Amino acid sequence: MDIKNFQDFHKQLLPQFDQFLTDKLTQEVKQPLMLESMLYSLNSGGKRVRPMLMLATAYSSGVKFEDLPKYFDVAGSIELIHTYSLIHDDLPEMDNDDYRRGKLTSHKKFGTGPAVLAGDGLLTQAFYWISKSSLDTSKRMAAVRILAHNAGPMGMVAGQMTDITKEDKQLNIDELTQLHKQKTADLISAAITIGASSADHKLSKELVEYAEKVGLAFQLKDDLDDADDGEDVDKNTFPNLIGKQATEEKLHNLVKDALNAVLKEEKFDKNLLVSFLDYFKK
Ligand code: GRG
Repeated sequence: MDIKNFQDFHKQLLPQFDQFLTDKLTQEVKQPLMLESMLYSLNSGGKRVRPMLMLATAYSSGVKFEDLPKYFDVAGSIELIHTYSLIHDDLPEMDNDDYRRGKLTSHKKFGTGPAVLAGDGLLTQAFYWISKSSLDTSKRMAAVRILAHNAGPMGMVAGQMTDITKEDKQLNIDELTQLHKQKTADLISAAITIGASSADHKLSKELVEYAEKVGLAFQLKDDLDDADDGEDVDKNTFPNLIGKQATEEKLHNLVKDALNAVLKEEKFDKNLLVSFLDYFKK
């Protein structure tokens, strides 16, 4: 299989991966509203960045393209967690959003109770998928540990707690960096580190650095895009704190650091993770 770059990898793998997500949930979840609400958000047009980064890292670590479906449960579990986090983030008691990806949010479509439960279902099912995956026990345990660490109260959930409780306080640069690291970067970096550990690639400090910088860059790009659209004017974001130009420079430096880090990675096909950085170009 000839893979040109990350974009090509994503394009070639996505239809099969999307089908896998729907088929697997449909086989497993028998309560009709549970299944409908979970599938509604899972299939509402997300870019699948996190599972594709996980699979791209496994591929770059030496897994053959045709063997990647063996890793779909673990990659899928990361997308389930991402989807749950967005459903809960949109709830009236959190960000109170009516639309996501141009469609009604889960609570607007199904009601708040079912939306909370759709999120609960996705979060729990994620760990069921990892536990049942065909990877060997040590790799499954590593995936559970990294994901629980980065997505739970030591990572993403903690970041969300800071976010919703510090809304009225202006955070300084260190506090904002910590918030973004936990809320957004930790799940993205988990995708990359789980990809490496699932493929038996020794986790180097360079790959961890790449993962952390990319995770933070992801949030800055999202904030800059929102600022361009005139959104989030009174929120704790880098464009609001240091201005758009300084945020663009910060983003540029994060991407440069990520590139330098991954270029030092040994026994690793660097092409996909280098080309992923195009995502941050304007
Ligand atoms: C509710 C526990 C809990 C956590 C929520 C992720 C999150 C924490 C909140 C979302 C807030 C937000 C929009 C952050 C910006 C970065 C980000 C996560 C953007 C959305 O990710 P994409 O661009 O989304 O990968 P798609 O729609 O492509 O799946």
